[in-house]
Amino acid sequence: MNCGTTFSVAERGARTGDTDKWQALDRAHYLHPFTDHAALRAGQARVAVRGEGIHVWHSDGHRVIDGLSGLGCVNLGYGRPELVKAAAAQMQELSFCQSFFNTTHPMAVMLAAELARMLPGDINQFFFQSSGSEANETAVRLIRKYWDLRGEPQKRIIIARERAYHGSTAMAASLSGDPFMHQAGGDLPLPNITHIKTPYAYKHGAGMSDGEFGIVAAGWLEERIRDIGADNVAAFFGEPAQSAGGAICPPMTYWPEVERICRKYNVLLVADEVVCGFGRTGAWFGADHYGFTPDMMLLGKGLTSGYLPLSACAVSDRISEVLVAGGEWAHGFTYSGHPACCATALANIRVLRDEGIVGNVGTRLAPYFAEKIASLADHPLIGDVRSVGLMGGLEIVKNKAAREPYPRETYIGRHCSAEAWRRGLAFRANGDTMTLMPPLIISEAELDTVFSIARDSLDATARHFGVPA
Ligand code: PXG
Repeated sequence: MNCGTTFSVAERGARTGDTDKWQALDRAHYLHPFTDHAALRAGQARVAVRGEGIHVWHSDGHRVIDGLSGLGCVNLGYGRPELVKAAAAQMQELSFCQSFFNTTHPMAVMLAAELARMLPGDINQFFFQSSGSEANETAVRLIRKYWDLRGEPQKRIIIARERAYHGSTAMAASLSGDPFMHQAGGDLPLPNITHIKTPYAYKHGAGMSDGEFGIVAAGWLEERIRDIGADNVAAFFGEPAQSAGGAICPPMTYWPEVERICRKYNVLLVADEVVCGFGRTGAWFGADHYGFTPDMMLLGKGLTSGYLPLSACAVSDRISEVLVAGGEWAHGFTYSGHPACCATALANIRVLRDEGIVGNVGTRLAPYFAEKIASLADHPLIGDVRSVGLMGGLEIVKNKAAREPYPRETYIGRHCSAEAWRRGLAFRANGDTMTLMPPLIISEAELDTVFSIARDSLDATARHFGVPA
C-alpha cells in the first residue's frame, strides 16, 4: 500500500522545496542501504536534488561540496554533458542487448578493447556486471573454476584482510573483513575465506619505518599461506588502498612484496580497484601507483564516474586461456555489458584522458591534498593522518600519546560529520576516521575550502567534547 500520492512530471523534476513531502514518503517506503532504519525514521533524510561539478544541492536549498564523490565514484563530478549524451544516444540506438547467446554489441566490445590497452600486464579479458559486489562474486567463482580446470581443486581458500570492503552480496560480504558485515544476515562468512591483518601502520606499525612495516605487513600473507599450505590457497584479495576501512594507505614496499609472495606460492593476486581505479590514487589504477601487476583486477564506481552502474572483472591471459579451453561457464547477469553503461564508461575514459585529469591528480592535486591533510595533524583530536592521491583519512583519538580511541558510543566521528555538513561539506566518518575522497576535477582553491571547513568542524567537535584547542 502506498500513501496515495501520485506525481506529475513537474513534481518529479522538482529542484528544491517539498522537503517534508519527500521525507514522509521516504520514511513510508524506502529501505536505505547501510542504515539504522529506526534512527532514520525518527529523524529526517537529507533530500538531494541536483549536482553540478563538485557540488550537490538539497531540497532545503543547502549546497555541499561532495567530499566523498558520492561513494568514491563520481570522479568526474556531476552534470558532465559528454556522459549524459553518450548514455542517451546509446539508449536511443539500442537500449538493451543481452550477451548470453552468442550476441555482442559494439559498446561492450570497444570498452573491453579500451580497457585491455589501459590495464597493466597481460590483463586482456573482461567480464562485465553492474556493481563492485558482483565483480567480486564473479572473481571468486572464476578463480575456483580456474583451479578446478587446472586439476587443483583443493586450491580453495581465499585470503582477504581485516577492514577490507569488497561489497554486500554473500561472497563479497564474506571477503569483507568487518565482523559487523558478517553479522548482518545471510549466515556469513561463507567457508574457505580467511582474513589477515592489514597494513595499518598507526595500529600495527609502531616503532618501524614505513618501508620496514610494508615488508612486515606483507609477511603476514606469507605466514598465513604457510599455515594453510600453499596447495590449498587459491588467491589473495586486496584493495590497493582501503577506502571504506578508513583510508588505509600501505607503504610503497607492501604491494611489490605481496606480489613476490603470491608468485612464490602460486597464489592468484586480485586487486579490488573498485575505488582506486580511474585516477583516485593519482595513477590510472592503484596497481600502477603501488607498482605491482595483479592476475585479476576488479573495476567499478569510477569506471563510469557513477553515472550508470557498471563493473568489470578483468582477467589475465593466464586465467582466461584456461577458462576458454574449459567450455561453458554458467555465470552471468542480465545486465552484463549493458550498452548504455558501456557507452558511458567509454565517454568517461575519454574525458579523463582528453582533459588530463588523472595526470593532474598525480602531479598537482595529490601533493597539494597531502600537504593540506598533513596540516591537520597538529589538531588536538587527530591521532593519524594518511592519504594517497585524492583519498585521505584523519583518525580521531581521545589520547594522542596512547593512540587511544573514543568509546564507540560517543560517535564523535558522526558529530564531526554533522558539523561539516552544516558548513557545506560532505565529510564522511568511517568509525572515527574522517575520510575525504573529493571528485578528481576539484581545484586547489576548492581544496582550500574543503580543508578550512574540515578544520572548523574538528574545532567545533573538540569544543563539544570539551577538548582544549
Ligand atoms: N570493492 C570496494 C573496494 C568497494 O569500496 C565495493 C567493492 C562494492 O561495490 P558496490 O558497487 O557493490 O557497492 C566497494 C564499495 C564507504 C563505502 O563507506 C564504500 C563502498 C560502498 C559503500 C560505502 O566508503 N564501496
